[in-house]
Amino acid sequence: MQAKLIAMALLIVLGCALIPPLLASSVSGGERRDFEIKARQYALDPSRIAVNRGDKVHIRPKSLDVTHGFYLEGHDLDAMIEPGKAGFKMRHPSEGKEYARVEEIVFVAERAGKFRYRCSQTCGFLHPFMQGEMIVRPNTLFPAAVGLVVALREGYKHARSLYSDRKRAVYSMAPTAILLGALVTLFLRPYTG
Ligand SMILES: [Cu+2]
Repeated sequence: MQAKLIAMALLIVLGCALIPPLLASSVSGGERRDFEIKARQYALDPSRIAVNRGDKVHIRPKSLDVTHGFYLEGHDLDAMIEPGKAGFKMRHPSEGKEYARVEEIVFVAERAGKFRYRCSQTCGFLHPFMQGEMIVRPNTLFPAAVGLVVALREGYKHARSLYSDRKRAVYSMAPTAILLGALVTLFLRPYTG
């Protein structure tokens, strides 16, 4: 009986243990974020960048060998990066085919989610593999984490009022904690992988 109780309590604690990572990834956004993305045959390095929604993103793509491209899904951005030249050429595909020479790509990460980026200039055999992704974390995670703590606390208080003994209160909390933990894990999956 004692062992079961400990196991149940552990499950609840595990549910709560998900809260710190939630808090960690919920920085409120609005910061300047700088990235230098190096393109070479056949990779974009880094192949994964992460920002918070509301951040001002500055990207400077650079080619280490031949001419590459940098196309960012969902942002109407396409760059042509030539090796050995200052800056690079950029265009907004929806506005036309003309490129303008710029020093960096600047935009505000307005939508949360996962956006792929890839090379958009055929640069050789393995060109299609030159891909990466930008993660924009939602900054609604902080209220969600606070809500989770309050829900667990209120749930426990409620359970305590239903059952006279602590054991049964803990038992009745377990499914809630497991469910909450599972939901949070599911919700965070695109942002933590
Ligand atoms: Cu390429």
